Amino acid sequence: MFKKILIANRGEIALRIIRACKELGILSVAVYSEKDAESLHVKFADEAVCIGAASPMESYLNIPRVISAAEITNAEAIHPGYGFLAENAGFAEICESCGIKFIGPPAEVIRKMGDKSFAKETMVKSNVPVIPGNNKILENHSEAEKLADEIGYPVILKATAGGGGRGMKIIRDKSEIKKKFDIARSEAEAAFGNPGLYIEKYIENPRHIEVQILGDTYGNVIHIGERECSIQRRYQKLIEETPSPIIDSKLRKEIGDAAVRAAKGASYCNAGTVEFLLDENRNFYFMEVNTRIQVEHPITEVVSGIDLIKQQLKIAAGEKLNLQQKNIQLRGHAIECRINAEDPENGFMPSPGKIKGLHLPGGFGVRIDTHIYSQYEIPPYYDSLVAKVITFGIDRAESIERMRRVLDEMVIEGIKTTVPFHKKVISNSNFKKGLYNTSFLEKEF
Ligand code: MV4
Repeated sequence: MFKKILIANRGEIALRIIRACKELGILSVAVYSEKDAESLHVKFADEAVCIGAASPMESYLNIPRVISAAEITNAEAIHPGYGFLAENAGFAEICESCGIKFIGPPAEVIRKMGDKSFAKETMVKSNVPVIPGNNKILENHSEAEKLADEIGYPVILKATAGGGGRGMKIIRDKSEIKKKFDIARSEAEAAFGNPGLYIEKYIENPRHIEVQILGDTYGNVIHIGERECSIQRRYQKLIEETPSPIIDSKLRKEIGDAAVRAAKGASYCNAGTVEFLLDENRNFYFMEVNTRIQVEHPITEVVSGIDLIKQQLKIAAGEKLNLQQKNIQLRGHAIECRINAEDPENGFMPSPGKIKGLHLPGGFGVRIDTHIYSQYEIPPYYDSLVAKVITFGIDRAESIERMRRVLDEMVIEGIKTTVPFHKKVISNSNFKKGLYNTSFLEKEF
């Protein structure tokens, strides 16, 4: 196992990784920006290196500075967390060429899965259901028109370098294709430096279901069930739960097996997530592979008892997977509410500032992953996530009632947060019945 690793991140995920390191007897090195000097990840790590100014380009995204911090502290590996450099294939490559282990999949796997049309083609070869379409880069708008006629409207144009909702155009009628093709192409070029587009059938009101996978460097792959992530706003997830209220044990096995085929077909290793869309007839289709640990990983941890960060560290250190699919048991139900420093009354406008008063809830079946403390100042430069509130219960009804109780106990003074918004969703009758899809927030709120 590693003796010392560097964590190239901040906030709650940096703390989460430091905690796993402590339990495994691994020394941790934090990196931080000038504005993060008073952050908990700096205080809790064994060592900390300031790598630059507040702007992410100057610090958390600055590859030479992150690598230098690892070199001067003799860190053997880098955990990137999520966001920042987590899915940057170039960064993973540089780590390896500097003799630093990147805690994640190999650089070429990150690169291949980052090319969405290539990823889709890989899934076709692995017998994973994909959304009907061409899975190739479109040459011009006439090719798009021809394919759209075959697929049938509505269709969607997606940037092959996009993902997570960026660079998509829905097309409901032939007359729109030429214009939208040209716009999508230039937007993709501007945003990703890659104008490549592909086309597929547009699925109305899908549910977003993702499967957690773990693969070691010896080709062993398992899945640890699904997470339902359909409660989202502008592609930002707000609430996740596991198991999904729509998935029964038969569908769980099918989608889990498909995720394992996907991972094997991509030569995947380390922790990853295979995202699927589920249509209104409960057909599932591959969407993307996320080659990182995700924000919502704790709900899988609490129903499976598996510490996913420790698994990432062990896999990266070359250990064989100590879990087998037949021994994975998922028990009870877990929900996560993402608490953001945003004003839900005001279009979810960011609300950074000083925490003047804080009471974090507790009790049976509660986990809170947060880096905030009383008098901490939330800087305006980074993601607005301030806490992940996770409740678990014997069944869905109990974890929902527990979440309601926990949100009522929570006090965060001095800034606006999304707590009041979560209370409303948790009490919504369709949410309680599990009747929702990715259009839920738009329609009900
Ligand atoms: C789609 C789709 C419908 N049909 N693709 C959005 C995020 C990105 N990963 C892909 N997304 C979608 N792709 C087809 N062919 C609907 C979405 C989508 C969505 C997906 C997951 C979670 C929330 C979403 C909200 C709106 C649209």
